[in-house]
Amino acid sequence: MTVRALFVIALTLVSSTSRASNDLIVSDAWVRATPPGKMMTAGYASIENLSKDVITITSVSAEVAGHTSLHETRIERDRSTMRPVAQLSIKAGERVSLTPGGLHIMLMKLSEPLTDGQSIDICLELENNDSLCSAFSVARHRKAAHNH
Ligand SMILES: [Cu+2]
Repeated sequence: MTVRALFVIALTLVSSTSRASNDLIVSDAWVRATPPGKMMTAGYASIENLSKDVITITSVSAEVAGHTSLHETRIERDRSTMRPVAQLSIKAGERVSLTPGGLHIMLMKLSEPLTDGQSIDICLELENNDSLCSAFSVARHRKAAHNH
């Protein structure tokens, strides 16, 4: 465990009634199972800001990954490319969807392959120093949850 990870946990414990967990709702969280031989994958979720203020996600982290970042997939000259996103601001009352082909959480340098049925924790670090960790279920495809 890194010093940074410990620091984040300490912050999480200090804010016992975590403002973030009340204000930011993470749902439909899943991570794609790693393809054979690949030690990287992507996580997806729906993140809703229930507060009256903008909430900015400044970084993401996961124990299972050596490097975790926010990414965006874009089509440029008919080619799909990914680029890092420095931070993600969610306006009051807004919902942002991290979906295949769009914004996602990039997990690189995985310590182990991720298989269907597993669950991993991914933490969102916020601008106000709060940290919100949620369980992401590992799946080959997005489960047909609900249509909306
Ligand atoms: Cu990516």
